[in-house]
Amino acid sequence: MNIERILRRRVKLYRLVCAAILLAVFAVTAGAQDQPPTLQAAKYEAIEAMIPMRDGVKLYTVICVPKNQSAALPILMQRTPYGSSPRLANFLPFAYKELDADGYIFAFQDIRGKYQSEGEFRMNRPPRDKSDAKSVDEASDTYDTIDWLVKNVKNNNGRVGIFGVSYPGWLAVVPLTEPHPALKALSPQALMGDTWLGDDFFHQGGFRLSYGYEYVYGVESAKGGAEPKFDTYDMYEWYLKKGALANFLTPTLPTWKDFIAHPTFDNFWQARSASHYLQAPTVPTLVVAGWFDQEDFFGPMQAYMRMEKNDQQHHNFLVVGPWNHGGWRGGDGDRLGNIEFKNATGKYFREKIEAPFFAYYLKDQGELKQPEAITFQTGSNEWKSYTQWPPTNLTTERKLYFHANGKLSFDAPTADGKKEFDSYVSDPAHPVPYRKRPIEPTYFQKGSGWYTWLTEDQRFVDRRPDVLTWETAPLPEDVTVSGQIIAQLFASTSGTDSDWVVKLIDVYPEEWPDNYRMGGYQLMVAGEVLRGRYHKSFEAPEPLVPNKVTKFNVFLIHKDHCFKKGHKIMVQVQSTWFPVIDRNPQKYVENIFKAKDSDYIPATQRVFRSKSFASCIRLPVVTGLH
Ligand code: PG9
Repeated sequence: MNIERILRRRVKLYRLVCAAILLAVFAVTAGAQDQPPTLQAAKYEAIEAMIPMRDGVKLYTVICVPKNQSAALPILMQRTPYGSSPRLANFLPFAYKELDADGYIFAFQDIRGKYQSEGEFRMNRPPRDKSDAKSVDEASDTYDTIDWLVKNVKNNNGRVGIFGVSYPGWLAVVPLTEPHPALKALSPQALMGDTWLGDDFFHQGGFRLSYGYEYVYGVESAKGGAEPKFDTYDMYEWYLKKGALANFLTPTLPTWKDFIAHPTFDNFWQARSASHYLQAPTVPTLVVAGWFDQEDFFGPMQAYMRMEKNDQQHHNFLVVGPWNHGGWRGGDGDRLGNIEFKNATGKYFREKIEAPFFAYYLKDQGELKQPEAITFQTGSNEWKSYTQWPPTNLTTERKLYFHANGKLSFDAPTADGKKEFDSYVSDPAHPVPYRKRPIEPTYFQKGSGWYTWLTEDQRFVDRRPDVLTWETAPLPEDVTVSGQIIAQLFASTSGTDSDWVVKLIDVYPEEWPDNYRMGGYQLMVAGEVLRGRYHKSFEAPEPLVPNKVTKFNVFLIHKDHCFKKGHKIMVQVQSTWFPVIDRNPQKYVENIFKAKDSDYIPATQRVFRSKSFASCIRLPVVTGLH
């Protein structure tokens, strides 16, 4: 196995065990299966420093300087809540092969309150009050760190770049709010931009139970990370037995307390949303996202679009590939789970996009050929360049309507009777699993389906009595969808609150010569949840009126996918997605974090498909030429 693949798999371990143990395990694993990392260890000298911030707090930083350095080099920095160590220097030639080959000084820093840094950790610390000179945030810590690095690291060229994935990805975008003059390039990758609207902790109001619980426990129950303990292997079973949200944690962990205190999209979450604080990108910024990112896909798309509004200097660029969370960092990226892309997409990104971007802005090397947006279009398996994202200049909105007998078509329904609906009973005691059981703990060290669940074959729930399915006939020609997708449901519930999960699926033909196992495969191209109480406003939830037809817009975010000729397009609708999304009690309670077991009730759901209540999926279909 290639060491980059090992590194990629290991990235998640950072958050669960202390850095020293991790890196020891890491070295043993890597050494056993690939070139012993010690052969390369001599390449960098690792210097440890405690860098003082403006409020006196010192942050632990490891500076890795190439021993054979002949010219002044830029500094590439990563800041992390997951632990830094001098041993990282051993892995640079493997983990960052392309950047290592170009030549950089690397710096890794533990953020405030984590691992070896002083101070107090705050999850996604909101921007400071700049009128208070003593206030601090991640941007001011980055500023102070850069200032120290350019003044103290020998033989640096006075330019700094920052990159990182996920939490470190978010740490790579916040410096835009207070950029140091030496900061010359940024690459925020899978940055969490909005943990309430669409990233880690909530999706359009649905609470990401298993992920939220396990992540918050892992990061906040110990300074150096910790792992929650489970007495069953199947998390579906464990979370179901645990029951109502109120039975979960005695509210000691800061972020869990925040969940309970702020169940809606209030000022607390808005202040932490990238769309709130990101303005014009004054430093060249390469935003990176993965179509199958199981943690932070919304964030990078939102951040890119927010900054694009004010990008007069043409500093803002977007790259999206067929990756899971951070999947571009290691390995070839030619497949994810069962899906093959027939292209080494990760390698292409590292060699042809990321390395040239940093070389251009930090070393004046090469020409910048970066398009405004470049995406790897799934289905057609081709890289596409765009002059804008979403490419509304190339697309026309077409609606795919739900019809009787499970049919889906671009023709609007004509019948307008009261019986034009499909129905199911959603029972919180028997929720629909979000992936095949047994469901391992999110970051289970012996392998977890978490990393690839978005590409899982949806046949495992198709035709369940509480999952509705509509599908087109085999497509007579390719249908390419590029941009924002919205599911527009007209639906009712017998309860007073309800979740609506909508999945847009590419159904492969039965004949699949390359691999018979893929015959009839149901690939979820997009899937999201909307918590019904928020259908009018994410800030001001309200109960649903029982059995009243109501319009729900479920945002399926952005995609670039070609449904090939002969494939079918399918839509599935369900009201539970467990345990990645907590169960909606289906009875309106003020705060679901305080719901009791007796509040969870079954409900009869109806999805309408009449002329007046025409449920559909609004698709941006490509009609123009690239
Ligand atoms: N997705 C993780 C995260 C980022 C930001 C906030 C909370 C969680 C991560 O992988 O870092």
